[in-house]
Amino acid sequence: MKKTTLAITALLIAGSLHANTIEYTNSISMASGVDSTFTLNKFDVTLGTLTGVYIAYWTQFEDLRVQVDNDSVAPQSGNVGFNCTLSSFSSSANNFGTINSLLLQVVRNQNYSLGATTSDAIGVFDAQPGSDDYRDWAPGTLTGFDDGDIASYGFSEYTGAGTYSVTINATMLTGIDFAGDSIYSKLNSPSSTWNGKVIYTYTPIPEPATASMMALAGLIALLARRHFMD
Ligand SMILES: [Ca+2]
Repeated sequence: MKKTTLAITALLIAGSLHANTIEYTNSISMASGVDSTFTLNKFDVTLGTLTGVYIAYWTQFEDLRVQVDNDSVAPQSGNVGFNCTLSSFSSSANNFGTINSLLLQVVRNQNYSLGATTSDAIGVFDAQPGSDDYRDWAPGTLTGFDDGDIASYGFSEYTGAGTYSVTINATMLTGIDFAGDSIYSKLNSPSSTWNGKVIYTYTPIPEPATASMMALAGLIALLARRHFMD
């Protein structure tokens, strides 16, 4: 009887020690050349003992599109592109070099060789399939991303009430660069967001119900022992 009770008690303790995770995410729209800041929750120590901090930050660009049409009788080549360059990156919680801010930048260029203009009028897009003088660049979602784990000596930066803030300042430019003239173009700058995620791994403090069960198990053990003694 006693052995069985001890086994149950051990099982309850083991059950209360499994790692839990809690995740927070946030996002804010970015404008070129100004500070963009989001906040993420710190770890609430009343939940348990913190054993891991994973952070991920990323810039994201959607709906970027550049159309170019050669209206010259001479073929010409050039580039279309998008460039997000960081002016600054900072966090009120030290990441101890876990985040390489250069990886949050996005530089994407596409070279096009446009044929001589076809029968299309000047100032319109010759969007016929296979038209040699027109290109439509829509690279889809672009992301500058870095992530990593915070070493345990840095946990205090991510612990406590409230939030910590992460700020980026980036210059964003959508552009074209063709050597010749008579390029008709339309540039759709992307919608830009600054995003973050933090995942805390922790060992929870046993819940009152679990603690009661453990106390009950101990009481049963005690009663069983007294029963044998009687
Ligand atoms: Ca044309």
